[in-house]
Amino acid sequence: MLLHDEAPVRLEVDPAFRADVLRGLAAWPRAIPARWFYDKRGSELFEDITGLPEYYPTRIETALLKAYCGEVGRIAGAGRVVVEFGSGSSAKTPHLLSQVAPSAYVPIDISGEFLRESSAALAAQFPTLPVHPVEADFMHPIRLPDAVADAPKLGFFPGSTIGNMVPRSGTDLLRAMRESLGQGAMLLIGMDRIKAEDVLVAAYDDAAGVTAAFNLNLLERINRELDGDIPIDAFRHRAIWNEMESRIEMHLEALRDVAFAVAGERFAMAAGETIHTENSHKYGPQSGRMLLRTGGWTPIAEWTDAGENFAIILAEAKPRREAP
Ligand code: AVI
Repeated sequence: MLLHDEAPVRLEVDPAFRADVLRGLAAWPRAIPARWFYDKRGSELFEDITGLPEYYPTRIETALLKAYCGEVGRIAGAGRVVVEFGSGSSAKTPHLLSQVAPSAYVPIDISGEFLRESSAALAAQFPTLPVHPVEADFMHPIRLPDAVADAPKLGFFPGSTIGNMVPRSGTDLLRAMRESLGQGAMLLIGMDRIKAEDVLVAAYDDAAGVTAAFNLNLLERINRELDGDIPIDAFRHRAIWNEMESRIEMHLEALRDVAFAVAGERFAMAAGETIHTENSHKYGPQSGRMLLRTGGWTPIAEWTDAGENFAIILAEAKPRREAP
């Protein structure tokens, strides 16, 4: 007989993960939302991706923040509450906080663990700055802490994460941010630019195979958490530039006919079939600004690197009514 504390340890299954995977594997074309990449291993692999020579976005955006946050501070004015959406490791945040004389910092993240760690690190670096972490899904409007209710806000959404949404969802998110941040708000957002296909594909299919491991880890997570028996070696990582949609797509392609089970349900895939796992949209100067306008924001300044590979854009909440 097993004593109570000898019972086998079972991972708690996230019902939303189970539902998305079962629905996504049964759909045509097969697709699983990219948010499920980020278990502990996936988050570590993503951190590794940000340091890869081929993955230019993090390096260039960090350089832009270092160079231009002083100007952001001059335009936005002192005393704003900096609200960071999906703060994650908050590695880029110090460049902004040190230049804009904020009255408080509100990091928002769905992962409480990440939030506690990064808030503690920032509080140590900026000991006089009030930090009010909020554990929430920023895809919906959020009620900010009462302590910051009256001050004007500066939203911060770096990393080109907006690119992981199809434009319709990106617009919904921008509108939700506008509602969360209130009257007189500003937003500093990072957007990856359209560029040569070979550069884009290399950034998402690096020579060391880190992005491949990141993509394949989704199958390992499914096996671990949803009692799956997917043969990982029967799949390969693909990064494809979709010109019409202006996005890099990541897929997992079956190398041979495969059959497997997940959470008690059976699936079969023919050689060459794929599971679509991520979109990373790229924007030109016009389309990026148009996205912001559609989401209720007016772009007022934009900075890019010399090669125009990546842009950070400062926008202000558009008045609700405008002349036609
Ligand atoms: C988080 N996001 C902005 C990354 C991107 O570039 O779309 C995720 C990523 N996927 C593969 N490499 C990086």
